[in-house]
Amino acid sequence: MMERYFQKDIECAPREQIIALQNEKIVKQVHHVWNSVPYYKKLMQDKGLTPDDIKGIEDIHKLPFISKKDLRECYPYGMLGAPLKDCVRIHSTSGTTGKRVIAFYTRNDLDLWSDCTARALVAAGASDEDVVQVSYGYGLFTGGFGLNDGAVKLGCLTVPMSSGNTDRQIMFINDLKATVLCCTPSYAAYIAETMKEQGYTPDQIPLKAGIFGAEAWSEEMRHDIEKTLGIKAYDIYGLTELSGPGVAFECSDQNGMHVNEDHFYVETIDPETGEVLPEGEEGEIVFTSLDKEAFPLLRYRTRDISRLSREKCSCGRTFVKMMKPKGRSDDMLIIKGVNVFPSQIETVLLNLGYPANYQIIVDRVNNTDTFDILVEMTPEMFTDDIGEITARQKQLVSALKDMLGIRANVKLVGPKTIARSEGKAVRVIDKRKI
Ligand code: DLL
Repeated sequence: MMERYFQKDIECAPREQIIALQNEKIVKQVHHVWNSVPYYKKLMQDKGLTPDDIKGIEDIHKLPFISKKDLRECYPYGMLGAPLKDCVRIHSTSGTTGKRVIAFYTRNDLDLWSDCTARALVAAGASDEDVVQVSYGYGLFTGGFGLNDGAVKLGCLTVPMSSGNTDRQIMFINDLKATVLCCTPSYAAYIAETMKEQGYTPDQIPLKAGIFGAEAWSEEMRHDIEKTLGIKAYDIYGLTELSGPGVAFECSDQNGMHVNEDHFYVETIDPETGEVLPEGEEGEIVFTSLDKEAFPLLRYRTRDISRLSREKCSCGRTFVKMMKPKGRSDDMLIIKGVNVFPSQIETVLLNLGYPANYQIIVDRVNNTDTFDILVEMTPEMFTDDIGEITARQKQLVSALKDMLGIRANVKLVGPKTIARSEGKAVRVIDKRKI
């Protein structure tokens, strides 16, 4: 079963073969969208384009972008590319920053999506011998169902836990001897912290691998989770608009995620001008789904900032790698005119031995931005010695200033004072928008 989902003939194919496949698929997909999505047909017409202008993948830059704004305008059925009777499921984004986006799937879409997550599981070393505990949320969120369907396809014993009830998660990991854990990195860190508190040492924990994604997480956080649970932790990337998890996945190299290039064409653009950047430069990642039927997005702007790499990978896969996203361009804070990504703060904290439990609070007082960071101490650090706390705070302020270029007010707080997350962590409170 496993060999079927390490699809070497395609995942390790020479570049020319992938391009030939993409050429063929893009021509078909543009016709499909033109014929089934009047909204996008109009965007193309506004640019004076017809499907005949797209003769291969090198013509893709002629096509208009789709942004979240377009999807909101099309809510709920305006981007539908297949008759409703052929659609079998929906998923939806959390909608924290506006109207939800609803993505639709035909049976074929679900089939290709679970191929992608099965590939991710194989790349993390899983096979039909494994017990896979899926602790991403099930429901409108794509994480639970996405990994679930890939694990079932691969023939793994699949445990559909969903998120939450951490004691029960730990009980199942132990009782069923789960070998692979799938959840957000912040929930993995929470499970790891709880297991450590309950006295588990890494060698007593049956897990061997974790597939963690859906939010930005640092290398330092990876090392912490790996050490506490005694596993290898792999990153996985995706978004609802394109299917869900499995658009890109990490392999044994653990250094960037291979994009499933037979299903998705990836570009990097300058987020300000929309200009296509040379491969390898950092910018906003744009994806085209090459064979989605029900929700066929061409040149979708993700707002995620990353960089692509075609360096030869030790795993043998030839699919381009997308390096760990820094975060979304809309996660990026501009504080006193300086760009700040929460992931940079996380790197500093973890390097100095703090847990990844922190909260960033930004406000504006008398037309000046204020920048506070609450940082949780580990139980070992906890002390009521004011001198020691002050020294620690000073050290953090200085390390953060080196990383960010601006000064933050750091306040150390006691262990367990910052709420843990069972899904995507909310680390920023920006009061300026209210
Ligand atoms: O988060 C799909 C997913 C589920 C991916 C489970 C991986 C694992 P959305 O809720 O639509 O979909 O959010 C998509 O999450 O644009 C990124 O900003 C962020 N994101 C997803 N994976 C990663 C990752 C799912 N590995 C948005 N690293 C994306 C950094 C990620 N950010």
